Amino acid sequence: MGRFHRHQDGTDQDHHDDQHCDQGDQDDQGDMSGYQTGPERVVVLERIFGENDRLAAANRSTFDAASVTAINMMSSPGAGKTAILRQTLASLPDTTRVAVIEGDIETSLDAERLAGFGAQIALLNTASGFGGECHLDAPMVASALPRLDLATVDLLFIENVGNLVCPAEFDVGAHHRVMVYSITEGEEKPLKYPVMFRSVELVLVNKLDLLPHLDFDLPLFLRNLASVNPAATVLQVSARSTEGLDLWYEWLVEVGQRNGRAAMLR
Ligand SMILES: Nc1nc2c(ncn2[C@@H]2O[C@H](COP(=O)(O)OP(=O)(O)O)[C@@H](O)[C@H]2O)c(=O)[nH]1
Ligand SMILES: [Mg+2]
Repeated sequence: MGRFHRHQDGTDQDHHDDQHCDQGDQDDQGDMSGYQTGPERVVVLERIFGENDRLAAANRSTFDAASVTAINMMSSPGAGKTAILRQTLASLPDTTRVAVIEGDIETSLDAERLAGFGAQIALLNTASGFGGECHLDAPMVASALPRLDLATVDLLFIENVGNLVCPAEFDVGAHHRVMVYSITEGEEKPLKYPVMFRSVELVLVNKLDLLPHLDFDLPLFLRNLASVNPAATVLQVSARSTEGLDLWYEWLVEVGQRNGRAAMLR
């Protein structure tokens, strides 16, 4: 489904080329003037998104039936999703039973970084049977679920493929959407990629330990973020120094409890 996109106005369009999901330059969306959006194509795309949404709802029902809180973690490549998850797995109390669906185009490198902390890990390589997609979608996540024993899981993290565009457009069935943003990415990205920044309820502003070494204007970034998503909760953290991560763990406990998992507090 990587070539199809749901646009902000609610319409569906297919890719004009592969650049759309290419992290090399997402800024240039190309010339859309020659775009063909005939009625049949729109019907096909609606069917594709309808199928994704149907399966996302089924995934969510599966999570609800097992009292699992599912969190979709998104970011650019290298913002620190895996580093934050590694700290999280090491720091959450043993009473919180965790699983991770590790989405990557290729390799098991990130899944290996998360091994050894007692969490169930299901690797999902989009290059294996999913066309090397630039995001996870609901059918992919559904395909990973039989590899997890959800009856013994409280919290499921879904580490999405690193990309600031496509993952925001696909509901995978998670209850919460979280974004990791690295301060090395600049202040203006909320303005350039508003769909992603608007799609999340929490932004972890990561790599704060690097602030003294960068000319990153944190107040400007926060203003840009607030201008596209004033409702987002923002936590300033560092996976390296662990600064700020306690607030992230508190947030996790809170959403877990909201979903009926009192045991997570202990
Ligand atoms: N200095 C610093 N480096 C970090 C931090 N978080 C992640 N990194 C590094 O950034 C790189 C990418 O992190 P990774 O977790 O793989 O990002 P992902 O692609 O979003 O999963 C790795 O070299 C991490 O060690 C941080 O808080 N501070
Ligand atoms: Mg990763």
